[in-house]
Amino acid sequence: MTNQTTAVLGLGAMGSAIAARLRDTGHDTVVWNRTAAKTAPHTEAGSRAAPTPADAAALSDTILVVLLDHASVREHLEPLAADLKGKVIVNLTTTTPGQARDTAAWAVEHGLTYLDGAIMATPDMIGTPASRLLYSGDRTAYDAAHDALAVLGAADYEGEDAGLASLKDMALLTAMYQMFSGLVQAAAMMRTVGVPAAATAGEVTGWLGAVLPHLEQFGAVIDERTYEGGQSVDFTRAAIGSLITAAREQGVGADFLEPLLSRLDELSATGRGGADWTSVTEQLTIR
Ligand code: FVH
Repeated sequence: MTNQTTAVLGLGAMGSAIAARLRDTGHDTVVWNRTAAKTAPHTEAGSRAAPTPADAAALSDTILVVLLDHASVREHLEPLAADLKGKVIVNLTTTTPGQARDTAAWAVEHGLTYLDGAIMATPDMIGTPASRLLYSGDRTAYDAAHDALAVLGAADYEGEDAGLASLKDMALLTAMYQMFSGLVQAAAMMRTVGVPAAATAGEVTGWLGAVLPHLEQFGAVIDERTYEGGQSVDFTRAAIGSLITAAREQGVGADFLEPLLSRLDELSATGRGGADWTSVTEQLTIR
C-alpha cells in the first residue's frame, strides 16, 4: 500500500465502481462528479468529495478520468492544465485512437504526465479476475499509477503510442458487435418459425464455442498474406449466398451479410476465387 491519493473524476456506473474498488483496497480517494449529489454514497463510504476538478487535482497524486466521452474529458481537463502539473493523469474514458493521441499531444504541449486507458470490463467486473484494462502512452505515468491501476483488473501496458490501448479496445469491441449482430440475424430467422430468441441464443452460444478455436488459424493465414489453403473465396461466396437466400426466403433481410458477399464477389471477379476467404482482409485497408 502507498500513501498516494487517487482522484476519480466522474461517478457514473464505471467511475463509481472504480472509486469503490480503490477504497475497498485501502486507497485514499477523492471524488468529483458534475452532478454533486452522486458523491454522497462515496463520502459516506470514506472518500473525500472535491467541489471542482481543480480541487480534486490539488488533493491527489493520480487523477483517473472516467467521464462519458472525449468531449467531456477535454472540456474539463483543458482549463486544468496548470493544476495538473506534477500529477499523473489516466484517462479511462472510452475514446478513439485519434482522440487518445490528440489528448496525449495536448498533455505533452503542457508538460503533463498522461496515460490513456481502455476498460475491457463492465462495472460489476472491476476488481475481479475477469477485469482487464489496457494502457498506452507515457510509461512513467503507467509505472507511477500502477498501484492504483493494478487493483482495478489486469493492467496491460500496450506501448508508448497513446492510441494503442484505444485501438485494441475498438478492435475487440468491433469483433464483439459483429458477433452480437450474428445473434440478431439468427434470432430474426428462427423467430419466423416460432423459436424464441432466448433459445436461439443458447444454440448460437454452443455453436460459436465450437468454432471459436478456428480464429487462431485465420489469424495465422492473414499474417502470412499468401492466403493459400483453407476455405476458398468461391466456397465462401456460395455459403454466404445461401445464408442470404435463406434469410430472404423467411422474409428476413440480410443486411449484415451482403457487404461480405460483395467483397467476396470482387475477389472472385478479379481471379482470386481460389484464395483463402480471409483475403477479404486486404480489401478493408483504405489507405
Ligand atoms: N459502463 C460500462 O459497461 C462501460 C465499460 C467499458 C468502458 N466504459 C466507458 O467508461 C466511461 C464511463 O462510463 P459510465 O458507465 O460510468 O457512464 P455513465 O454511467 O453514463 O456516466 C457518465 C459520467 O460522465 C459524466 N458526464 C457526462 N457528460 C459530462 C460532461 N459534459 N461534463 C462532466 N461530466 C460529464 C456523468 O456525470 P453526471 O451526468 O452524473 O453529472 C457521469 O459521471 C465511458 O467512456 C464509457 O464508454 C463503460
